[in-house]
Amino acid sequence: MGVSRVGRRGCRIRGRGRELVVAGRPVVMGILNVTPDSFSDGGVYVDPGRAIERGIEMMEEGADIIDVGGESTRPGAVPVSMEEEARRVLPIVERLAGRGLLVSVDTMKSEVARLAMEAGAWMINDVSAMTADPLMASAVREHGAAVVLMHMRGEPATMQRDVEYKDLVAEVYDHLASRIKFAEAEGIAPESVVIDPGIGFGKSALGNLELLSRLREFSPLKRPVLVGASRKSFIGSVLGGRASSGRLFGSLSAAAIAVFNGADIIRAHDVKETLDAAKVAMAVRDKELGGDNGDI
Ligand code: YH5
Repeated sequence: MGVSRVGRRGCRIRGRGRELVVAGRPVVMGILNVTPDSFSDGGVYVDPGRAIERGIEMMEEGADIIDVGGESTRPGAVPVSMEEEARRVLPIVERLAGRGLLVSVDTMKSEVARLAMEAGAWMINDVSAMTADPLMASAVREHGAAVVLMHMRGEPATMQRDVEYKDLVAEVYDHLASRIKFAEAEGIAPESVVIDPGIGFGKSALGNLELLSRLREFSPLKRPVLVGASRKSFIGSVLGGRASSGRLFGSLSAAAIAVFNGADIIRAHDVKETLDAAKVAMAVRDKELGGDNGDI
C-alpha cells in the first residue's frame, strides 16, 4: 500500500529538473483561465494582478500545479493569435514560476509553449496531445518539460458534432498509447508524460460517465492519469440541466470517483473542496489514513 498503481516508475512526474511525487496523496491541478470567454469563469482573471493572486491562493489551498490557459477550447470560441495568447499567459507564468510554483500552460501552440517554458513553465498541457502543432514535441523535448497528452477526437471547434464511438474506452486507450509512443520517439522522457482521457472533449454525457467508471483500464499504460471533470456540462446534464455556477458538488463527486478509480491528478477550479473530496476517495481506495489524522 502507499505505492501508486502505476508502480514506482510512475510515482513521479519529471519536468525541467524538478519532480512532483504523485503517489500516496491526491494531486490537484488548479485551473487559472486568463481568457475573456471561458466556459465557467470567463473574464474573471483577465486582470494579471487578480490572476496572480488567484494562482497563489490556489497554491495555498493545496494545489500542486497551476494550469494557466489563455485560449478557450469552447466550440464557437473566437480563435486567438499566438501573440494574444502569449500576451495573456506569459506575465502570469513568469510571476507564479518565479515564486517557485509548478506552472502548467494549457496550449496547443508550440510558440506559446516555448515562450512559457522560457518564462519558467514546468509542464505543457496540450489538449491535442501534440497533434495540432508539428513543432510542439521538439519544444517540449528541448526544454525537458513535463507534458499532458489528452484524448480529443477532432478539434475543439467541431469535437461535439460526432460523439458516438464503437468502443469509447478502447478508442481512447489506443489513441493515448499511440501518443505515448510518439512522445517517446520524439525523445521526450517517459517520466515526463501524463495521460488524460479528455472528459468532455468529443464525448457524450454518457461517454464521460463511462470513462470515469472505467478509468482503471488505463493502468496498463503505466503513466499518471489526470482527469478534468470540474464544472463540465455532463455534470449539468446529470443534475437536470444545471448551470456551471451550480456544479460544485457534482464536480466533487466526479473528482472522488475519479480518484477512487485510480486518477492521480485532478484538474479543478475549486481547489480546497476538491482536495478534501480526493483525500477521502483515496483513503477509501488505499485503506489508509492521510497525514493529519491526529484528531480522530
Ligand atoms: C481536461 O479535461 N479541460 S478546458 C466546460 C465547462 C467547464 C470547464 C461547460 N483543459 C481539460 O475546463 N486539460 C480543459 O463547462 C483541459 N484535461 C486537460 N488536460 C475545458 C474546461 C471546461 C469545459
